[in-house]
Amino acid sequence: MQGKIALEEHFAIPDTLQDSAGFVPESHWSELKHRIMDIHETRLREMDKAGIEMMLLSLNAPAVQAIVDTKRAVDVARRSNDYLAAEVAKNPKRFQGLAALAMQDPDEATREVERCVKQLGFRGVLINGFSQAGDADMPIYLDDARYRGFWAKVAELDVPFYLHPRNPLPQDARIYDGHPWLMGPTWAFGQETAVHALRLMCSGLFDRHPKLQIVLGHMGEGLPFNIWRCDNRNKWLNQPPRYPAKRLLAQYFQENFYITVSGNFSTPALLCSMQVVGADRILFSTDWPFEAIDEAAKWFDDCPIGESARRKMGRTNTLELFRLQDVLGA
Ligand code: GRE
Ligand code: ZN
Repeated sequence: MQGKIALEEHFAIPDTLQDSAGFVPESHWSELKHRIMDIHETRLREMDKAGIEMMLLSLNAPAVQAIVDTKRAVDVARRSNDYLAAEVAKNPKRFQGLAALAMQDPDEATREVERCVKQLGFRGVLINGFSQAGDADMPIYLDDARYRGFWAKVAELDVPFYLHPRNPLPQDARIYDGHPWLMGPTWAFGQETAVHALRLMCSGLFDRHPKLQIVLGHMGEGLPFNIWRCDNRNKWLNQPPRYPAKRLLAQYFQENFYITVSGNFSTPALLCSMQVVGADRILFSTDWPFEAIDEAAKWFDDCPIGESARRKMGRTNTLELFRLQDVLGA
């Protein structure tokens, strides 16, 4: 399929580059480094070959979220956003931007998201899970009361918010002790991010902001397969949920979430997701440079779904959700 749009697509700046080391063997680091720093050469060639018209670019992970010194987190986020805006300006029909934000300082994040959307023209936000602010051992999740004003601003700006994975902190990752291969994208990313998304649903965030739209990668981090059980465990007890939110979790999942296929090029997982959230809420993505663009595109272009669903997921859902008509046409 030509004209695809992809939206979990990462770059790095020198301050955040090292965060992506360690996820690939030493032998592949120089290639990964090139792929993540490059925007207009290798990346664009791969996009052309794969029928990807546009990428929405975001900073790598965990980057800003893991900078314990709040002042530095604020500085890195601003510099990353300014850099990204300048790169997007070189080729805006092929690249658009998602904001990085220092959630360590909620007031600053609220100001910066407005600057990114209104002045830099970014289409949304991408945040790498919980943030560490001042205390490296204390993860701060996005359902925290300190983010009430921030979420009101995101809802007012009416832009999507991509909740991207990061690894749990060591004290919260003891279940993986002795099994380091289960950290990162193998399993820990998905577990961490699925629970974070459930926290948002349970907190009542979407009762306060019913139009807010959260994007999850990796085919919804396991939630399409499991959300039914979240709502229906021990149903014979006939007890209402104990969380503050008003509705069933699956209702929020179906009305306040989109999922992308980034890094999860599995046809059974896609077919399950299409039954749970529907083709209108699934978006093509690759997860470059951690996954291969050609593999993602070949799987997506060939997988056994109808052409109308492919068109929606490959292009039009994303075009409408991120309001890209001004650069891509209707
Ligand atoms: C990602 O951004 O999704 C990612 C990383 C590191 C390793 C693998 C991966 O940040 O998919
Ligand atoms: Zn990613």
